[in-house]
This record gives sequence, C-alpha cells and structure tokens, in this order.
Amino acid sequence: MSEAWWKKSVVYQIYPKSFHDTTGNGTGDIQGIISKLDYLKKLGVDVIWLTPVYKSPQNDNGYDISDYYSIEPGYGTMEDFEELLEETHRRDMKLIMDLVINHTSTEHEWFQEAKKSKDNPYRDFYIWKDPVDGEEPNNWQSKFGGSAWQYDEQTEQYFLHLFDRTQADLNWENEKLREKLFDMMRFWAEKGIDGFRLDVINLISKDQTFPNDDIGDGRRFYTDGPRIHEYLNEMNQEVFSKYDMLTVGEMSSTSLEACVLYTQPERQELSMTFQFHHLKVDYPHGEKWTKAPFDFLKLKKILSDWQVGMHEENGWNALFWCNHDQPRAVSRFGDDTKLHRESAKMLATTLHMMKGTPYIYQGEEIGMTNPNFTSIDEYRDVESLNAYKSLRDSGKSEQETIAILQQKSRDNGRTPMQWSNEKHAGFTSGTPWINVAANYPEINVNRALEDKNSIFYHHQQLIQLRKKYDIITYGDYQLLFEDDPKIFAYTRNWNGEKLIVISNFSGDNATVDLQLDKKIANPEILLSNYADSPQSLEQLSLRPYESIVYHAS
Ligand code: TEU
Repeated sequence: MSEAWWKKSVVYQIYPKSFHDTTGNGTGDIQGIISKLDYLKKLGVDVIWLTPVYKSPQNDNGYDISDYYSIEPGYGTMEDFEELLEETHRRDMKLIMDLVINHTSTEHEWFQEAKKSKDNPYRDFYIWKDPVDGEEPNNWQSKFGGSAWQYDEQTEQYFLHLFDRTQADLNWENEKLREKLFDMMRFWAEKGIDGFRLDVINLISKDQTFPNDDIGDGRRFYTDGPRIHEYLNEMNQEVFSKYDMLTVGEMSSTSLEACVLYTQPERQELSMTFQFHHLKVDYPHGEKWTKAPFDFLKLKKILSDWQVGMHEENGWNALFWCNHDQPRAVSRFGDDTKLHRESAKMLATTLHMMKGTPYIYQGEEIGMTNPNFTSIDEYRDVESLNAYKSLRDSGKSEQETIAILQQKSRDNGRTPMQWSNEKHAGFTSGTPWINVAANYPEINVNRALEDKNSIFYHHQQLIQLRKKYDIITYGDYQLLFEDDPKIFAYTRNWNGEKLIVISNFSGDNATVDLQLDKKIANPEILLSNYADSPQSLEQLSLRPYESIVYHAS
C-alpha cells in the first residue's frame, strides 16, 4: 500500500443537493456532478467527498439514512453512482463517501422492526429507556434543540436521538449491529471507493449509565465516549486496513488529546479529524444563536494549538473553513463586499499553507458568500427552523431573529452552486429547492474561469504549491505575533527550508517587522494576493487583507 497519499491531497466537498441539477427538478443530482468533473480536475483537487447520497427521507438532507445500500432516487441510480466513481478515477481523482453511523433514519427497516415490540430482534439496535417518573430518562438535549428523547406510545419507552427526532441513535454496544455496519462499509469499499468521511463518529459510544447532566446538555457523557477508541480500532481492522483509504472523522466538541489518539498511525484508527473549535469563535459563551463578531486572537490560538499539538504527537489535521453546516468563510472572517477577492484569497492562503489536508467546500473556490435571506420562508434547514421558533418564543423580534439566521444558519452554506450568470446561476432549469444568492451575476464559475486573477486560480495555485513544496506537507509550525490584533503570521520549517506565511485579517493597513528575531536572507515570494507585494521582511507594511507566502532556504 502506498504511504499515506492523503497527506499530500486536497479534498473538494460536494453537497449534491446544491451542486448541479440536470433533470430540472430543482435539486442537484449525480449526473450533475459527472458533468462538472473536468472543472474539478482543472482546479486540481485530488479527492472528492460526497455528502450522503443514500436513500433517505431527507429530513436532514441525507444525514438521515433509510437504506445504506441504495441511492436516493432524487440523485440518480446505483449505475449513476458507479459511473461517477469510474469517471472520477479515470481523471486520476479519488472519491470518498459520507457515512452516517451514529444514527439512522427512523424509516430505516431496522428501526421499523425495532419499534414493533420490546422483544423484536432489532430492538437492541437502538437505545431505548423506560420513562423516569413519567418523563424523559435524563435531561440530555438534542443538538437541534429540545430533549434528545422521543417517546414511543406503542412500547411505552423512549428512544435516544442526539439530532432530529427522525434520526435515532444506534446502539454500538451491540456487536451484531457493529457487524452489520462493517459489512455495509465493506460493500462500498468493494465497489472501489477511496475512503469515508464519518459523520459525528466521536459520539457513537455513550456512557451506559445515561446519567443526568447537572451542568450541561449531556454531551460530556457521549463525546469521545468510553469505548470510542476500541470501536474505531475495530472498524479499522475490519474495514479500513483491508483497503487503502482516507478516513476522516467528524469530531463534535472534541479535544486535541482525543484527536491525537484518533489519528496517530500506530493506533490504527483514522487518517485525520475535523474539529470545530476554530468555528466557534463567534459563539460568545458557547451560544451559537446570537449575532456576534469573531474573536481573532482566539481564532489564531485555537488553530495554532492544533497545528503544534498534532505535529508534535504525529497526528493529522483536516483543514477547513467551510462545509455544509457552516456560514461562508468570506462573509464570516473576511469582507464579502468591497474586498471580497482579497479577503477570500487571504483566507485560502492562511489555511492551505498549514500542516494537514485542506478541504475546499463547493463554491468556496469562487468566494461564494452568505445569501442574506430576508424572510423565514427562504430557510430550509431543520436546525434553523427550530432555532427560529425558539428565538421568537423567547421574545426576540422578527428582525433580530432573521439577523441572527443571516449570520449563523447552516443554509448559508447550502445555496446552489453559482455556475454562470444565467437564471438560477445555471444550477437548474427548474425552481431551485433553496434560493440562489443574489450576487450570482458577479460571483460565478464562468466569470472566475475567464479572469486569471480570480479566487479560483488562487486556489489552483495553492494546490500546485502543495504538490511542489514538501515543506507544506511535512514542516513544523510556529505562530508569530500571537497578540497582534490584525496579523496572522506563522513559519514552517523543514530540512533547512522555511516558509513564512503572513496575512492581514483586517480591512486596514498593518505593519510588522519580520526581521525582529533573526535575519532571513533573500526570501522569494511564492504567492500573494496583491500584484506588487514587498520583497523585504523589514518593516513590512501590508494592505487590507494582503497575504503573502515567502520561501527561504
Ligand atoms: O454535523 C454534526 C454537528 O454536530 C454539527 O456540525 C451540526 O451541524 C451543528 O452541531 C449544528 O449546530 C453532522 C452533519 O455534518 C450535519 O449536516 C448533520 O445534520 C449532523 O451531523 C447529523 O447527522
């Protein structure tokens, strides 16, 4: 097996529902993805991550799977999927599937069986508890709001759902269930896919005493839970180790210590992990549903702690600003109006020059922005609709509530891909399932491809640099100017080479002196987002969102 090819890869995430529609029904499909593979090849990405395309009632856009072995008809057929896999491989790219095995849809046949009676053979595939004093078994909260328990009238027990009430948590303590899941994973591996993105995989092992949480919402009793490393190691032995795979775990509310353990190669668990702490720097006191600026010093500290911590312990980070659960990075950390191009490029550079495997979320490569929907009727996401209701119930005005959703809703990242300036941005000939952002005449793929200074070509260059300079993959990481309120700067060192990455995260000028510590002789500029960036590191003056990569050896 080849040595960790995924360390040198860049991954592109596709949210099929919003990527490209070829049937005119308003939702994207697999043929739509196939028709854009040449575009992805041109960008230069190595791997495609497909968010769930399995059969699903779509209450959570496919994260509620009702059949792991078939393709959601709205997206196409198994033949379409096989064609996609083949066409991806033909272009020397790889494909990883999203796998949701913390829970299934309540429409899954296992659940349909399980709810029939307490002695049904599938009952124990899920987590059922008796009421306590006529109420929920404990106070654990669903991540989408409300109790994590749903009462079943017929069998007079509650079942656990950490997400929507139609997403029932699986009982990983049950060995038979684990075997079934590993069988299913081998089915996809045998088809020739190149890996898995494992949805909220660090939540699968729950504290079996299911205690009440006096100080929180219950997450400390199932996050990185008691048997998690054992389960992942078993999954690795049963599935991953038999193939040459990229496996990335989505880790909810995890810790650096846990992610080191998940990714150290000798432990044989996963290739890499997503952590989310850097995307909570605009959640004051941990509260997501409030409008707030982001804390820049905290952002630098979190990303840097993970860079250093994973490097020192030989773990591996997945690097990302965006995904289908997050607002658009350029709207969140940059400037999505006047300095759109500069700030989008700056964000990309800052992330892609770090140690780890970078992920680009569809549309990020052209600087897609939040859509700023003005009415609740434009929102689709179950989490946003729940939040809207509870914010309004708590007394917030309509206007305040919409302002919060405009900043925080997951729908910000789910608007249709902007391909052209045609109607609906060339996404569909029908009516899109969610509105297209109004700025598509300016921000679209066609325009980006025609402009050699576009955000698209900047991403292309970043990917090419990764291929050319091993230091990007292997170098260490050191943060500079930790307390500077505008500058994010770091160095990477490897084999006598040095990279210096310096980014102005503000819309003002900013000055730093990189020669303060030691002289760096004749650095060359590998990449910048301004045409004429300064060569000298002494008294470096950066323009708004200017971002430069220097290389010295
Ligand atoms: O998300 C897990 C998760 O915990 C979040 O990122 C979630 O969106 C956030 O907590 C809400 O505030 C994964 C998927 O990426 C997401 O789309 C699914 O809805 C979720 O799991 C359930 O499967």
